[in-house]
Amino acid sequence: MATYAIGDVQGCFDTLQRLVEQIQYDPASDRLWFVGDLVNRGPDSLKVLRYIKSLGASAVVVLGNHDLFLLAVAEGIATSRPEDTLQTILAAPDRDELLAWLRRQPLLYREHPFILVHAGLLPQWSIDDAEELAHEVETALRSPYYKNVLRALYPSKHLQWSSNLRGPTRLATIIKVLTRLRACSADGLMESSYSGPPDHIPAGFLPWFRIENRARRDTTIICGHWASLGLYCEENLLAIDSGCVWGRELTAIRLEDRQVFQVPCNGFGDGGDGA
Ligand SMILES: [Mn+2]
Repeated sequence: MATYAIGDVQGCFDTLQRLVEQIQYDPASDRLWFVGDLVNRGPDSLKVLRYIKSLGASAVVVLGNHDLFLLAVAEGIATSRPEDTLQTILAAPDRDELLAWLRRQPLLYREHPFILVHAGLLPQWSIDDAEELAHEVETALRSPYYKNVLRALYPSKHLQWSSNLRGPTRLATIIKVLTRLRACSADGLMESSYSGPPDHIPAGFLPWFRIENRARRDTTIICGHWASLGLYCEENLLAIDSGCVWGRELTAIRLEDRQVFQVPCNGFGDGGDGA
């Protein structure tokens, strides 16, 4: 009986299957926690969604920016670019069921001593703050007015959180933090788009987890989203996006003993993930 946190799958179904075999995942007793970005850019997003949905309660998912992008594209709110690979989901006979399931997934999952979130938390937020704010978004995404939330996300220009924010801008800013944050200033201004390695972050900004928050030291945050950071573990942080969709590895980490399992990306032209 074990719990494995799994990094950004992004449609790499065959690689995910090999990882699940390597860890000898038993759906009857083990659990899989996914850091989000289940879909997009990789070749088999539809199979990934169907598989993870089929796991029922033995899978925990938090939403990533690509998952929200899929929801927005499906509603005609955002537009696919050539590098996006969402078309098979949008054309699938079970698309409505899959999208409805996806829209009901949380943005943050808390189970002491862990927090699972796609990108990160602002240094100013306590764990209770983050959980409450994520819950505001989840409630709105599950309501009949969810399209208003998605509309506020594109184009996303919300870089400064304030508790005074209201309405869709408030929700979009919370989503921006939870699903896109990599670097921010000490007072919580988010850097707009940097995705390179942590040692080349623009002046005035730091990796969000480098800014100390003593109130959070009893919690280990599990996140993905930052492929150029790679697998990066320290006492209170498990950053596990090891860049599978970029041809690197998909990572699972067993939370009970922090053992790391990795499989290399199948590649996109070998009849596996590339099929
Ligand atoms: Mn992401």
